[in-house]
Amino acid sequence: MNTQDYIKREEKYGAHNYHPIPVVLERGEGIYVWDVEGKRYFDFLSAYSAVNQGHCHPKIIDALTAQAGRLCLTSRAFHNSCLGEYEEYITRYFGYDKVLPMNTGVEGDETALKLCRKWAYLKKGVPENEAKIIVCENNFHGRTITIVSISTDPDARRHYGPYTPGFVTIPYNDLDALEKELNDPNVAGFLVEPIQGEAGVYVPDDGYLKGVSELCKKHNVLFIADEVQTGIARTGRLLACDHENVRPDILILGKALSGGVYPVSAVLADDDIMLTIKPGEHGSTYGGNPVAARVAMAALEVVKEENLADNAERLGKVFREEMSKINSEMVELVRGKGLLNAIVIKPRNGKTAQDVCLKMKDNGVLAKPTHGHIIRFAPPLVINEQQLREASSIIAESIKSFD
Ligand code: IF1
Repeated sequence: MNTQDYIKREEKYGAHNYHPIPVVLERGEGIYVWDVEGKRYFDFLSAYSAVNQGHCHPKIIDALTAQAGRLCLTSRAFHNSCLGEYEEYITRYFGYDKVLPMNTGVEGDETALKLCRKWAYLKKGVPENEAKIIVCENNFHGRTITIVSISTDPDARRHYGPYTPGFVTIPYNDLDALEKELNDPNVAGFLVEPIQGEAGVYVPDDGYLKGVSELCKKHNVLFIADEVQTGIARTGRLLACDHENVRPDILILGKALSGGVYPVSAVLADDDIMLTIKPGEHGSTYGGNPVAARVAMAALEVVKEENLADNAERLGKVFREEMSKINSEMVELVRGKGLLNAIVIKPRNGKTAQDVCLKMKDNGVLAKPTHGHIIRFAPPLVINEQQLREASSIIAESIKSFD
């Protein structure tokens, strides 16, 4: 079978909820992936920042296989020997009293919203069913009905109504707009991405997160940071919030929490928030399972042992410098933080960001446009300078081929 055969079979038997770049991958190691024709690529998407530790990191795979052969799933009807160790490890690692373990990023966001509402009714004294949660325009927090209810992207929410009530939308990176909404005593929380990934790697002004934290404290509103994509060293610090030394009341993690090996997400908060949820009031079949626990601990150890945040900080600067040197009409601007970056492409002679990504694929670099004209670049954080420069020149050459 060749690439087209694989694609045709997916087309015939799979839902058409994606339109992937036409490449069929079958092996990954570190920063590289190989397709079914044996061609090697630089992976510059990292499964949307889930593979920060590199594909199939040996330490994480060892943790997976060791546990998988011993005990995979008990459900939370019973205790198991891995969960408490993981809960202690991750709460110390990020500095919170407690963790609520889930599986996917969106489950983390949904859990955070439930926690926030619970806290509003039981602790803040908001009247039942009156809690409001503020969100930002152009957010991306996942794909469930409640989460697409708060999306401003028509493609994400069209024909999925009726929508979940209880949310207010404000512009991103706008403290005045936030302060205005915070005067409503029924506001329970503010859910925000420290950098908006899907929107096109929108980095807010310096001081925005600090302002958010101070305003939320002043109005007794929970600051909920969705670090599913920006967390785990991606932006050059362990968390994107660390760039401004702010500590969210509720922290949502996912993706690279498992190094791309297994679905693991987590919600972290202190006792006065976390203990508002009582036994039987929330849960998940797989949440906190022994395999997830072992994999997540290994993935977090790798982040520290291999100094991934420092590497992302240093090489992010190199990457943006290389991208800014590209002398092409198509490069409108380059932006990002750490190794979460994007180029805004100006279409030229009818050629778009999609054409650039197809050309990059032919030249051995994989990335995908977001919102039509923006290309996001997020290589595994284990990349070294020589590899980054090699991939950067392939990206530059691919873009200039349209001039
Ligand atoms: C797809 C986007 C990125 C996220 C943030 C929660 C979630 C995500 C900040 C939900 C997930 C993924 C979803 C994935 C592609 C990717 C994505 F393009 F969809 F928007 F990264 F930007 N919070 N993002 O970025 O986590 O439930 O998916 O584990 O839908 O194809 P999830």
